[in-house]
Amino acid sequence: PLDYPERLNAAAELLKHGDPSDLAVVNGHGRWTYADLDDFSGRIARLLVEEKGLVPGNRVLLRGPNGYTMFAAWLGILKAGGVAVTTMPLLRPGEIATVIDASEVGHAIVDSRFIGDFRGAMSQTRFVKHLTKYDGDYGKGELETRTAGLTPLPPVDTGRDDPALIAFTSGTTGMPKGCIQFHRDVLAPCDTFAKAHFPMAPGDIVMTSAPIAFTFGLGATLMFPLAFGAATATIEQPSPSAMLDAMAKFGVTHLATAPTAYKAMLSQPGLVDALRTLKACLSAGEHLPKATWEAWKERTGIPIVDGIGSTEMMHIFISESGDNIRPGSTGRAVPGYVATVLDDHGRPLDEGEGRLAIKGPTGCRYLDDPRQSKYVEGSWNVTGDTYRKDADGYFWYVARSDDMIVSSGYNIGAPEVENALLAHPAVAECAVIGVPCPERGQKVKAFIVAAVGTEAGDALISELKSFVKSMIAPYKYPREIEFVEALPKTATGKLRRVELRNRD
Ligand code: 3SK
Repeated sequence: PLDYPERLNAAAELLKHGDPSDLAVVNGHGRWTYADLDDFSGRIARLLVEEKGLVPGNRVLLRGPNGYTMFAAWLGILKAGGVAVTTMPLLRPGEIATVIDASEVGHAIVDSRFIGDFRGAMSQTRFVKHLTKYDGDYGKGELETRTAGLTPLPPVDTGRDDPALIAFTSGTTGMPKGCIQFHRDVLAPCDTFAKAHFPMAPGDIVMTSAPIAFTFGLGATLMFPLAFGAATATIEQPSPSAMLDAMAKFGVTHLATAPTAYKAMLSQPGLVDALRTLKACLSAGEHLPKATWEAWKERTGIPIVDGIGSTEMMHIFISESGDNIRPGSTGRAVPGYVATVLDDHGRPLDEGEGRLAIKGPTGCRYLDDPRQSKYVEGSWNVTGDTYRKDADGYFWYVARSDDMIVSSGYNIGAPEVENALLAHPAVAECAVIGVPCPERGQKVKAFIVAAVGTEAGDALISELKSFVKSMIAPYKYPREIEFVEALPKTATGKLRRVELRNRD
């Protein structure tokens, strides 16, 4: 068990691991050490407490792309005893207002490039009283000038069970839910998942495509590097080619991104240069297809560490690394967590298919939301995914529980059909849903983004149908195929199947 002291400030704890002169953050605008990050975050904490009147427990909205100032502000909020409410960069004013109202945000720290949307939100909510702007990492904004002469505030004496942040789910199926995470929840993923499967050391440099508003990104780009005394390289526009360029430029050793980004990077010329320093890769956010895992391993020699986590659980709870990886499987319960599958009566199964259920040092605490009782069943956190557990304790993804297709009495997991399609070189991306069918109840339909240079027509449709029949049980093949320019996704890159269903 994780035995954290009763009095604990996660920001102060994270900043302990690097030598003051060691690199902490690097990007196209500069390089900053642990001493810089500690000092700037302490000055931000002083500003919040002494000039803005923040008291412990006050919620502070943070809005901007990943970067040094953003990270210093996040650490400063925690040092001040505040609760960080970080928003996805792509949110629109109405969505930001919903987050502000739900979390009762009183203070905001906003990148001036994002001020338009924020002001739009302010006109729809009465909560925010104090706003401080900053200019990314490229200029001297209000945050820097107003903190310039201040002495850093020593971290406030928070408790391990005091709220440190509120993270919002991406809303794949409904309205986003705010999840409260305590100071101890910030440290737990570092001491469980990262220690076991994605460790790093001083001198290592991590990069991710995920913003820190997504707890996958928060862990990979801020919590983990600091917890191991390593550094983080940040990027504002994380396209696959921009990530590869930045990886080569900054000597990135650890990469954390989504399955689609790994697939896209395979066809980029920049991969060769990026590989010079790369030694570890992590994928989460979506199921990692076996074909992508194998292609990446063959091309780079690096076995991708797959994992499933959730905003509710803070970070990853099932994963595997090194020789224990079984391609196609998400892995086994992370040390410190217990994972099982539940049958329809809520009974844990030793083996077989059921609803994924987890318990461990982190857990779901929704902000005043009746959906809490759906996620937490007894002592289990039920994630909404259907998995198969095998005799060796490995978990194999079947589908989101609401993404099962029932066709002529057969249960078909949409991801299995997607994996088969993705193994065909003409398929860049795809999404499979069940659509109503008078004969079968439902039939399998695939939406496909064709690879660049392929002709998306009837010949390809027939070829893909035959291809799937040759890969998996023939009754699972997509009876209908539609080519699309792009797939609908949430801001965290998760597929919005619900939008495809509504469209159809
Ligand atoms: O989607 C995931 O697998 C995930 C992983 C880590 C943290 C948060 C999430 C939602």
